[in-house]
Amino acid sequence: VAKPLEVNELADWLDHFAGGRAETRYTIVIVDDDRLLAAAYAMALRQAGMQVTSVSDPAQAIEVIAATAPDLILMDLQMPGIDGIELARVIRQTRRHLSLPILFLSAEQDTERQILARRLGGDDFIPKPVDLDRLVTLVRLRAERARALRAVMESDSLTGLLNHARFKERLGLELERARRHGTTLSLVIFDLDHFKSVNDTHGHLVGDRVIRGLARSLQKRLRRTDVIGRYGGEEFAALMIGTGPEEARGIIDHLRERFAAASFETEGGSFGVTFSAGIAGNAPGGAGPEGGAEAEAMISAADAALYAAKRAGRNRVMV
Ligand code: GH3
Ligand code: MG
Ligand code: MG
Ligand code: MG
Repeated sequence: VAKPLEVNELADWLDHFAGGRAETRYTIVIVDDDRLLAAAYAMALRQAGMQVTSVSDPAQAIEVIAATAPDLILMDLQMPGIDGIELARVIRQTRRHLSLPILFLSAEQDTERQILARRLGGDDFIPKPVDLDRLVTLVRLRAERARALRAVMESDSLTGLLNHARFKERLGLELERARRHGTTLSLVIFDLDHFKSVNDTHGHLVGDRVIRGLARSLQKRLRRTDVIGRYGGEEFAALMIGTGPEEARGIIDHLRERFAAASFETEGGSFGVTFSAGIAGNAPGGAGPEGGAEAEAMISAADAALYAAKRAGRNRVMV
Protein backbone atom coordinates (compact mmCIF):
# COMPACT_ATOMS: atom_id res chain seq x y z
CA VAL A 1 0.00 0.00 0.00
CA ALA A 2 1.44 3.35 -1.02
CA LYS A 3 2.20 5.71 1.82
CA PRO A 4 0.46 9.07 1.41
CA LEU A 5 2.85 11.90 0.73
CA GLU A 6 3.29 14.19 3.69
CA VAL A 7 2.05 17.59 2.66
CA ASN A 8 4.10 20.28 4.34
CA GLU A 9 2.48 22.39 6.97
CA LEU A 10 2.80 26.06 7.72
CA ALA A 11 5.21 25.50 10.60
CA ASP A 12 7.43 23.42 8.35
CA TRP A 13 7.92 26.00 5.75
CA LEU A 14 8.26 28.83 8.21
CA ASP A 15 11.08 26.76 9.63
CA HIS A 16 12.47 26.46 6.14
CA PHE A 17 12.18 30.22 5.60
CA ALA A 18 13.98 30.80 8.86
CA GLY A 19 17.02 29.20 7.33
CA GLY A 20 16.64 25.41 7.45
CA ARG A 21 18.88 25.21 4.40
CA ALA A 22 20.88 28.38 4.91
CA GLU A 23 24.17 28.57 6.75
CA THR A 24 24.23 30.78 9.79
CA ARG A 25 27.66 32.36 9.44
CA TYR A 26 26.92 36.06 9.11
CA THR A 27 29.02 38.36 6.96
CA ILE A 28 29.48 41.85 8.35
CA VAL A 29 31.07 44.93 6.78
CA ILE A 30 32.45 47.59 9.14
CA VAL A 31 32.93 51.10 7.73
CA ASP A 32 34.93 53.24 10.15
CA ASP A 33 37.84 55.61 9.54
CA ASP A 34 39.21 54.75 13.00
CA ARG A 35 41.19 51.56 12.34
CA LEU A 36 41.78 50.77 16.00
CA LEU A 37 38.11 50.93 16.86
CA ALA A 38 37.21 48.93 13.75
CA ALA A 39 39.73 46.26 14.75
CA ALA A 40 38.16 45.99 18.20
CA TYR A 41 34.64 45.59 16.77
CA ALA A 42 35.92 43.09 14.21
CA MET A 43 37.62 40.97 16.85
CA ALA A 44 34.49 40.81 19.00
CA LEU A 45 32.32 39.84 16.03
CA ARG A 46 34.81 37.24 14.77
CA GLN A 47 34.96 35.68 18.20
CA ALA A 48 31.20 35.31 17.94
CA GLY A 49 31.69 33.34 14.70
CA MET A 50 30.99 36.09 12.19
CA GLN A 51 32.93 36.88 9.06
CA VAL A 52 34.09 40.49 9.06
CA THR A 53 35.52 42.85 6.45
CA SER A 54 36.66 46.31 7.56
CA VAL A 55 36.79 49.37 5.33
CA SER A 56 38.54 52.47 6.64
CA ASP A 57 38.12 54.51 3.47
CA PRO A 58 34.40 55.23 3.04
CA ALA A 59 34.96 55.83 -0.69
CA GLN A 60 35.62 52.09 -1.04
CA ALA A 61 32.61 51.00 0.96
CA ILE A 62 30.22 50.58 -1.98
CA GLU A 63 32.67 48.35 -3.85
CA VAL A 64 33.37 46.18 -0.80
CA ILE A 65 29.65 45.83 -0.07
CA ALA A 66 28.97 44.74 -3.64
CA ALA A 67 31.79 42.18 -3.46
CA THR A 68 30.95 40.66 -0.06
CA ALA A 69 27.12 40.73 -0.11
CA PRO A 70 27.04 41.22 3.67
CA ASP A 71 24.19 40.45 6.05
CA LEU A 72 24.70 43.73 7.87
CA ILE A 73 26.70 46.97 7.79
CA LEU A 74 28.16 48.67 10.83
CA MET A 75 28.94 52.26 9.99
CA ASP A 76 30.59 55.17 11.70
CA LEU A 77 28.57 58.36 11.38
CA GLN A 78 31.43 60.86 11.28
CA MET A 79 34.06 60.11 8.67
CA PRO A 80 36.32 62.37 6.63
CA GLY A 81 35.21 63.04 3.06
CA ILE A 82 31.80 61.42 3.27
CA ASP A 83 29.16 61.40 5.94
CA GLY A 84 27.79 58.03 7.09
CA ILE A 85 24.27 59.29 6.46
CA GLU A 86 25.11 60.10 2.84
CA LEU A 87 26.73 56.70 2.40
CA ALA A 88 23.64 54.93 3.77
CA ARG A 89 21.49 56.86 1.32
CA VAL A 90 23.67 55.68 -1.58
CA ILE A 91 23.62 52.05 -0.38
CA ARG A 92 19.82 52.12 -0.19
CA GLN A 93 19.58 53.14 -3.84
CA THR A 94 20.49 49.58 -4.84
CA ARG A 95 17.38 47.42 -4.90
CA ARG A 96 19.18 44.42 -3.40
CA HIS A 97 20.20 46.54 -0.42
CA LEU A 98 16.77 47.80 0.49
CA SER A 99 16.51 45.38 3.40
CA LEU A 100 20.20 45.32 4.32
CA PRO A 101 20.51 46.44 7.97
CA ILE A 102 22.71 49.49 8.52
CA LEU A 103 23.67 50.16 12.12
CA PHE A 104 25.30 53.49 12.91
CA LEU A 105 28.02 53.74 15.50
CA SER A 106 27.86 57.22 16.85
CA ALA A 107 28.26 59.62 19.70
CA GLU A 108 25.62 61.77 18.02
CA GLN A 109 23.42 63.45 20.61
CA ASP A 110 21.42 65.61 18.22
CA THR A 111 17.95 64.06 17.90
CA GLU A 112 17.31 65.80 14.57
CA ARG A 113 20.45 64.22 13.05
CA GLN A 114 19.48 60.83 14.48
CA ILE A 115 16.09 61.07 12.83
CA LEU A 116 17.64 62.18 9.56
CA ALA A 117 20.06 59.24 9.66
CA ARG A 118 17.16 56.83 10.09
CA ARG A 119 15.08 58.49 7.41
CA LEU A 120 17.86 58.27 4.85
CA GLY A 121 18.52 54.58 5.36
CA GLY A 122 19.94 53.77 8.78
CA ASP A 123 18.19 51.18 10.93
CA ASP A 124 19.52 51.84 14.38
CA PHE A 125 22.09 53.62 16.52
CA ILE A 126 24.70 52.06 18.73
CA PRO A 127 26.03 54.76 21.03
CA LYS A 128 29.77 55.35 21.28
CA PRO A 129 31.64 54.35 23.34
CA VAL A 130 30.45 50.92 22.22
CA ASP A 131 29.77 48.10 24.63
CA LEU A 132 31.16 45.10 22.71
CA ASP A 133 28.82 42.50 24.21
CA ARG A 134 25.85 44.64 23.33
CA LEU A 135 27.26 45.18 19.84
CA VAL A 136 27.58 41.43 19.19
CA THR A 137 24.04 40.76 20.42
CA LEU A 138 22.50 43.56 18.37
CA VAL A 139 24.37 42.59 15.23
CA ARG A 140 23.38 38.95 15.54
CA LEU A 141 19.70 39.70 16.13
CA ARG A 142 19.51 42.15 13.23
CA ALA A 143 21.40 39.85 10.84
CA GLU A 144 19.16 36.92 11.80
CA ARG A 145 16.01 38.88 11.11
CA ALA A 146 17.35 40.27 7.83
CA ARG A 147 18.21 36.75 6.63
CA ALA A 148 14.75 35.46 7.49
CA LEU A 149 13.16 38.42 5.72
CA ARG A 150 15.29 37.95 2.63
CA ALA A 151 14.51 34.23 2.55
CA VAL A 152 10.79 35.02 2.61
CA MET A 153 11.15 37.60 -0.16
CA GLU A 154 13.12 35.23 -2.34
CA SER A 155 10.89 32.23 -1.78
CA ASP A 156 7.81 31.06 -3.50
CA SER A 157 4.98 31.55 -0.98
CA LEU A 158 3.20 28.26 -1.69
CA THR A 159 6.19 25.94 -1.39
CA GLY A 160 9.00 27.87 0.31
CA LEU A 161 11.29 26.97 -2.61
CA LEU A 162 13.33 29.59 -4.44
CA ASN A 163 11.20 31.66 -6.78
CA HIS A 164 11.85 31.77 -10.50
CA ALA A 165 14.07 34.87 -10.46
CA ARG A 166 16.21 33.63 -7.60
CA PHE A 167 16.55 30.19 -9.15
CA LYS A 168 17.85 31.68 -12.40
CA GLU A 169 20.27 33.85 -10.47
CA ARG A 170 21.61 30.75 -8.70
CA LEU A 171 21.84 28.88 -12.00
CA GLY A 172 24.10 31.63 -13.37
CA LEU A 173 26.27 31.61 -10.23
CA GLU A 174 26.58 27.82 -10.12
CA LEU A 175 27.47 27.66 -13.82
CA GLU A 176 30.27 30.19 -13.28
CA ARG A 177 31.52 28.21 -10.32
CA ALA A 178 31.36 24.94 -12.29
CA ARG A 179 33.31 26.54 -15.12
CA ARG A 180 36.02 27.75 -12.73
CA HIS A 181 36.38 24.37 -11.03
CA GLY A 182 35.73 22.21 -14.09
CA THR A 183 32.86 20.40 -12.34
CA THR A 184 29.64 18.98 -13.76
CA LEU A 185 26.10 19.87 -12.90
CA SER A 186 22.67 18.99 -14.21
CA LEU A 187 19.57 21.07 -14.63
CA VAL A 188 16.26 19.24 -14.22
CA ILE A 189 12.90 20.75 -15.17
CA PHE A 190 9.80 18.99 -13.83
CA ASP A 191 6.21 19.43 -14.97
CA LEU A 192 3.21 17.71 -13.35
CA ASP A 193 1.26 15.56 -15.81
CA HIS A 194 -2.32 16.45 -16.73
CA PHE A 195 -2.44 18.86 -13.86
CA LYS A 196 -5.42 20.71 -15.27
CA SER A 197 -7.52 17.62 -14.74
CA VAL A 198 -6.30 17.32 -11.11
CA ASN A 199 -7.61 20.85 -10.53
CA ASP A 200 -10.81 20.19 -12.49
CA THR A 201 -11.54 16.96 -10.62
CA HIS A 202 -10.43 17.81 -7.09
CA GLY A 203 -10.33 21.61 -6.97
CA HIS A 204 -7.48 24.10 -6.78
CA LEU A 205 -6.84 23.66 -3.05
CA VAL A 206 -6.12 19.98 -3.57
CA GLY A 207 -4.04 20.97 -6.60
CA ASP A 208 -2.02 23.26 -4.33
CA ARG A 209 -1.47 20.37 -1.93
CA VAL A 210 -0.05 18.30 -4.77
CA ILE A 211 2.30 21.14 -5.71
CA ARG A 212 3.50 21.36 -2.10
CA GLY A 213 3.79 17.59 -1.99
CA LEU A 214 6.16 17.50 -4.95
CA ALA A 215 8.14 20.42 -3.51
CA ARG A 216 8.51 18.52 -0.26
CA SER A 217 9.67 15.30 -1.92
CA LEU A 218 12.26 17.20 -3.95
CA GLN A 219 13.54 18.78 -0.71
CA LYS A 220 13.63 15.39 0.98
CA ARG A 221 15.23 13.39 -1.80
CA LEU A 222 17.77 15.77 -3.31
CA ARG A 223 21.00 16.82 -1.66
CA ARG A 224 21.20 19.76 0.70
CA THR A 225 23.64 21.40 -1.70
CA ASP A 226 21.28 21.04 -4.66
CA VAL A 227 19.26 24.10 -5.61
CA ILE A 228 15.49 23.70 -5.96
CA GLY A 229 13.04 26.25 -7.32
CA ARG A 230 9.43 26.61 -8.30
CA TYR A 231 9.86 27.45 -11.92
CA GLY A 232 6.26 28.17 -12.81
CA GLY A 233 2.74 27.15 -11.74
CA GLU A 234 3.15 23.37 -11.70
CA GLU A 235 6.74 23.38 -12.90
CA PHE A 236 9.84 22.94 -10.78
CA ALA A 237 13.55 23.12 -11.47
CA ALA A 238 16.50 21.57 -9.70
CA LEU A 239 20.20 22.09 -10.07
CA MET A 240 22.14 18.97 -9.12
CA ILE A 241 25.65 20.10 -8.26
CA GLY A 242 28.46 17.68 -9.09
CA THR A 243 26.07 15.27 -10.81
CA GLY A 244 26.23 14.53 -14.53
CA PRO A 245 23.03 14.14 -16.61
CA GLU A 246 23.08 10.32 -16.76
CA GLU A 247 23.51 9.97 -13.00
CA ALA A 248 20.87 12.65 -12.52
CA ARG A 249 18.48 10.68 -14.71
CA GLY A 250 18.82 7.64 -12.42
CA ILE A 251 18.16 9.69 -9.28
CA ILE A 252 15.22 11.61 -10.74
CA ASP A 253 13.73 8.46 -12.22
CA HIS A 254 13.76 6.84 -8.79
CA LEU A 255 12.11 9.94 -7.36
CA ARG A 256 9.53 9.81 -10.17
CA GLU A 257 8.65 6.20 -9.31
CA ARG A 258 8.17 7.00 -5.64
CA PHE A 259 6.09 10.08 -6.36
CA ALA A 260 3.91 8.19 -8.84
CA ALA A 261 3.35 5.38 -6.31
CA ALA A 262 2.24 7.74 -3.53
CA SER A 263 -1.37 8.73 -3.14
CA PHE A 264 -3.09 11.94 -2.11
CA GLU A 265 -6.09 11.60 0.17
CA THR A 266 -9.25 13.62 -0.22
CA GLU A 267 -12.72 13.27 1.29
CA GLY A 268 -13.83 11.66 -1.95
CA GLY A 269 -11.04 9.07 -1.94
CA SER A 270 -7.42 8.94 -2.97
CA PHE A 271 -5.68 9.60 -6.23
CA GLY A 272 -2.19 9.61 -7.69
CA VAL A 273 -0.28 12.14 -9.77
CA THR A 274 2.77 11.77 -12.00
CA PHE A 275 5.35 14.14 -13.38
CA SER A 276 7.63 14.29 -16.40
CA ALA A 277 11.15 15.71 -16.31
CA GLY A 278 13.81 16.86 -18.74
CA ILE A 279 17.53 17.01 -17.92
CA ALA A 280 20.46 18.87 -19.41
CA GLY A 281 24.12 18.91 -18.32
CA ASN A 282 26.61 21.76 -18.52
CA ALA A 283 29.24 21.72 -21.26
CA PRO A 284 32.20 19.58 -20.09
CA GLY A 285 35.38 21.52 -19.28
CA GLY A 286 33.63 24.87 -19.61
CA ALA A 287 33.45 24.47 -23.40
CA GLY A 288 29.98 25.99 -23.74
CA PRO A 289 29.01 29.61 -24.39
CA GLU A 290 29.90 32.05 -21.60
CA GLY A 291 27.82 34.00 -19.15
CA GLY A 292 24.04 34.07 -19.41
CA ALA A 293 24.09 32.28 -22.76
CA GLU A 294 25.12 29.02 -21.11
CA ALA A 295 22.19 29.19 -18.69
CA GLU A 296 19.78 29.89 -21.55
CA ALA A 297 21.21 26.98 -23.56
CA MET A 298 20.77 24.59 -20.61
CA ILE A 299 17.23 25.73 -19.97
CA SER A 300 16.33 25.20 -23.65
CA ALA A 301 17.92 21.75 -23.67
CA ALA A 302 16.15 20.67 -20.45
CA ASP A 303 12.87 22.07 -21.81
CA ALA A 304 13.29 20.15 -25.07
CA ALA A 305 13.94 16.93 -23.10
CA LEU A 306 10.85 17.62 -20.97
CA TYR A 307 8.66 18.03 -24.03
CA ALA A 308 10.09 14.87 -25.54
CA ALA A 309 9.12 13.08 -22.30
CA LYS A 310 5.58 14.51 -22.56
CA ARG A 311 5.23 13.45 -26.20
CA ALA A 312 6.56 9.98 -25.37
CA GLY A 313 3.58 9.50 -23.02
CA ARG A 314 4.44 11.40 -19.76
CA ASN A 315 5.51 9.93 -16.38
CA ARG A 316 9.08 9.64 -17.59
CA VAL A 317 12.48 11.33 -17.36
CA MET A 318 14.56 12.15 -20.42
CA VAL A 319 18.00 13.66 -21.02
P1 GH3 B 1 0.70 18.36 -19.26
O1 GH3 B 1 0.78 16.93 -18.86
O2 GH3 B 1 0.81 18.53 -20.73
O3 GH3 B 1 1.66 19.21 -18.53
O4 GH3 B 1 -0.78 18.82 -18.87
P2 GH3 B 1 -1.21 19.94 -17.83
O5 GH3 B 1 -2.67 19.88 -17.66
O6 GH3 B 1 -0.40 19.84 -16.60
O7 GH3 B 1 -0.71 21.21 -18.64
P3 GH3 B 1 -0.82 22.74 -18.56
O8 GH3 B 1 0.56 23.31 -18.44
O9 GH3 B 1 -1.57 23.17 -19.77
O10 GH3 B 1 -1.65 23.08 -17.28
C1 GH3 B 1 -1.07 23.41 -16.07
C2 GH3 B 1 -2.14 23.68 -15.10
O11 GH3 B 1 -1.57 23.93 -13.82
C3 GH3 B 1 -2.96 24.88 -15.45
C4 GH3 B 1 -3.10 25.63 -14.16
O12 GH3 B 1 -4.45 25.83 -13.84
C5 GH3 B 1 -2.46 24.74 -13.12
N1 GH3 B 1 -1.75 25.52 -12.14
C6 GH3 B 1 -0.73 26.37 -12.36
N2 GH3 B 1 -0.33 26.93 -11.18
C7 GH3 B 1 -1.10 26.41 -10.20
C8 GH3 B 1 -1.19 26.60 -8.78
O13 GH3 B 1 -0.43 27.36 -8.17
N3 GH3 B 1 -2.11 25.89 -8.11
C9 GH3 B 1 -2.96 25.03 -8.75
N4 GH3 B 1 -3.85 24.36 -8.02
N5 GH3 B 1 -2.92 24.86 -10.08
C10 GH3 B 1 -2.01 25.51 -10.80
MG1 MG C 1 34.93 58.56 12.65
MG1 MG D 1 3.14 23.28 -17.34
MG1 MG E 1 1.70 20.06 -16.64
